[in-house]
Amino acid sequence: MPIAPTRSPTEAADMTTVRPITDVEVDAYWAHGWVRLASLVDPTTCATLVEERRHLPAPDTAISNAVDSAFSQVLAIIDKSALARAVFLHPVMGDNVSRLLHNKPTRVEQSNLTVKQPAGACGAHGPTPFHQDFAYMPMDRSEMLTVWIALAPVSAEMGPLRFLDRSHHEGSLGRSFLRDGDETQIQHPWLDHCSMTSLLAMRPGDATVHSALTVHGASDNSGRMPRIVMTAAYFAADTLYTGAPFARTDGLGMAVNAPFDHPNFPLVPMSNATGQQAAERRTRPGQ
Ligand SMILES: O=C(O)CCC(=O)C(=O)O
Repeated sequence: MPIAPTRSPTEAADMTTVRPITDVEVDAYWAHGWVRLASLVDPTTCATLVEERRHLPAPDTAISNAVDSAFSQVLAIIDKSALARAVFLHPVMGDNVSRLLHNKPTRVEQSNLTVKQPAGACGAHGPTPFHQDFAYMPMDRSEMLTVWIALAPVSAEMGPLRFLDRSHHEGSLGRSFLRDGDETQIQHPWLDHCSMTSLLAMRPGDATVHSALTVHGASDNSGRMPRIVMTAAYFAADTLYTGAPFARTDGLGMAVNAPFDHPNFPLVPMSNATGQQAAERRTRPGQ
């Protein structure tokens, strides 16, 4: 896929700022399974990404599964936008996600630009059913998280993510988001000890991060503007591929019980070059 023509990779890297997360934020993530990161990415980069959408391939608006009903997607956004790549493979982002994944080197599992259209508008989307991300994955461990970045303002009524607080402590709770009424907390009513987080209004560049074991979802968008968001999922680079069927790994020829050593799952640079070299060595068994 071509890189969108508005920025060269060098221009994109030069203009993008990602701030380091704090110790307090790391602790909050581990305690609650999610954390809000105000002003993670600079707002100019976010505004440029919103503008750049016109150069990207149109999202597939056909409704073929429950995800399509909840938001439209431009998948693999880091391969389509130099700016998105600069954000998600920024060395400070690498440091941040590594800190949240036991200080391990990390890889990108997927990146996505999503739009939830307002209820009542043409192509309106519905709620995002509550689910965990891990249950779908062909990974042998759950050291995985998603960074969810507002590119344009997301008010409380526009469907910001909500989390079942501390639900990451409850293990893998199975698949949902597959058929009506299968939301995680409906399948597991005993989760009622996990409170639902309040609605977080977000400015461009604000982000949330949630663990792949944290139950999360969103309402429909009852605002007037589209909810425009960019997300990436990261996982510990020593994770092994299980071979379970999965759209993003099927047919790639990856070896079962080996790391995800494939260009579709790039290693995330870190600002510390020594750490980066060690990271690369550790993900290549036998070296
Ligand atoms: O954006 C949404 O409504 C849901 C996104 C989600 O489930 C995720 O990023 O893991």
